[in-house]
Amino acid sequence: MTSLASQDRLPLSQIWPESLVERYRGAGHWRGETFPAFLRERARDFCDQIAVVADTGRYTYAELDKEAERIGAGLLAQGLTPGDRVIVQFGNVLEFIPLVCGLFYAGLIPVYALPAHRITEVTHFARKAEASAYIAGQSYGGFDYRTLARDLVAAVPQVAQVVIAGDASEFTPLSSLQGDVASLPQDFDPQAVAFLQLSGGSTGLSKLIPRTHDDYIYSFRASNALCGITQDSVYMTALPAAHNFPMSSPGWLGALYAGGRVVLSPSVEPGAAFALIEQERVTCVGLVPPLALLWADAAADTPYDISSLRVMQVGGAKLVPEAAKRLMKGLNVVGCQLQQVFGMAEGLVNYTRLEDNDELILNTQGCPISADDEIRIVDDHGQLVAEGEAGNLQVQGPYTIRGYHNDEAANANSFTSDGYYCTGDIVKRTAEGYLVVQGRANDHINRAGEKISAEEIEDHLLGHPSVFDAAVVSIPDDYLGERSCAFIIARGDKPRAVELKKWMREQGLADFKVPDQIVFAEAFDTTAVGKVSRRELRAQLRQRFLDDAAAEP
Ligand code: OOB
Repeated sequence: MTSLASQDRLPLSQIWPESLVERYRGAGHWRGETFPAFLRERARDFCDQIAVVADTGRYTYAELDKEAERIGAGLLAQGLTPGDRVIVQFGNVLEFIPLVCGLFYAGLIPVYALPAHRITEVTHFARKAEASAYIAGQSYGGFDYRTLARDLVAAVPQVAQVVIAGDASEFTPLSSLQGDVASLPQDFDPQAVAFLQLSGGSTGLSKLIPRTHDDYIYSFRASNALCGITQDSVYMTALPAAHNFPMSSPGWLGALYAGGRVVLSPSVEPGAAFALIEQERVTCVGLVPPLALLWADAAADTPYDISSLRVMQVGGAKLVPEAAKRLMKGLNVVGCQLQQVFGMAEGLVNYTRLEDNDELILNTQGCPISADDEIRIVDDHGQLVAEGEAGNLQVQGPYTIRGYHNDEAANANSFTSDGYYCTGDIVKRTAEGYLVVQGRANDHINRAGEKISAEEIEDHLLGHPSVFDAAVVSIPDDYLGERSCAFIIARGDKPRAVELKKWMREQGLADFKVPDQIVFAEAFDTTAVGKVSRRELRAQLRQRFLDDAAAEP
């Protein structure tokens, strides 16, 4: 039996103060549950029931447990040690869930990359996490992850193990892993870090978010109750399964916790997803606003029977009231309810409740999961705003982190001295205690739920020899909610916009970060002192763009 390494403990400064720990335990939020323990318990209680379905097959709870044991023990046999960080990068495929469970069983710490991430992002995660291994599917969405793996091990030698599902080429095939099940650790600390999730990346590259067993399990156990997830539920993961929303709000982990069924949809296209909904009698799905609207429109005359769908959750980006109305109308026809979800990988999740009146469901982004989520809405000087006024949302609570992994600079900016997380969201609170998202305090683009840091993209653009200066802003978009626009001052001859975009992709950057639009400018305005705040500059450029667009005939 292996004992657990100490790397998976939170640093002292990021542990909840003892008074809060007592409160969260006393309230029954933190029950000392751990991932391996609950998964093994479900394997016993629901052994022959289907746990996971994907296009290539399905697992019962007992099979999932066996497969997780094989993978966990196999990874330890490869030389990994409990506490090691392992980057996982998968689409919505069958292998993903037993792999994650296997990492939990082995006390290894998954770091969840999204399928859209490329070498630039994955290298950053590997360095920040000091990862020892990279595990991915051979290919997904037309991209070959073995190429990425080769570049990664060259860039970050600490990544000593690469395991690939499918044709592994020179790497270790996931299917070949074998080890002694007795080598799996037996003791897990519920307050230890279970995995590292990624931040939306509001400034610079994504930060790593340490989530503990106790805090995360509480978040989806409580979510289950608010989203009606039980043993009879069938939860569809249509958004990338590694994202916090479809993972835990209540997500596939919530469904497994309840003994329900998880259906992984490799496609967000309504036709393909509706076929799966009919086949598996899916009851709940979480989507971002543009997809939700697309699905609701398609639902009107689909040949598939999607009447099993009880709840469509919408979150990740703002669902404006007009769109919410259209959506609710479309969903009512098929007997499905709308639930708004406003959450963040750092913790806090708000839901409209299933029993709420239409007024609240249409016009708000819900209220927090927990009575112990402490919300503050403050002005730019940190003073509480008057009730009903808009301000910066700060939070502390039983499932909100108190620091990022290995990132002093980000921690200094994102957490108050008394441990509240500064979300960067501007919100109002209604008399009922529900939140209405008004916008963001910092410059990032929320492109249909995918978060893009203006600063990160500007940094990349400045690496191009023909770019003298760059400012990236969000532009309202009917379909995406927001799209990205890069204003560029060329150095010498203007590069062609398509070439610049192609160059960015070749740098190994996630596709969604490549600007949707590029506008060349002769100069950027400077203030009298000659020093421009990037925020002001972005605001100015954005306003001018919108004014010009409005003036067009
Ligand atoms: C979810 O998580 P992240 O970490 O990708 O992004 C968090 C940010 C929030 O701070 C907010 O700016 C934005 O995404 N956001 C919303 C929203 N839901 C998220 N903005 C307006 N309205 C909403 N409903 O996106 C996430 C995590 C768990 C559950 C749901 C979403």
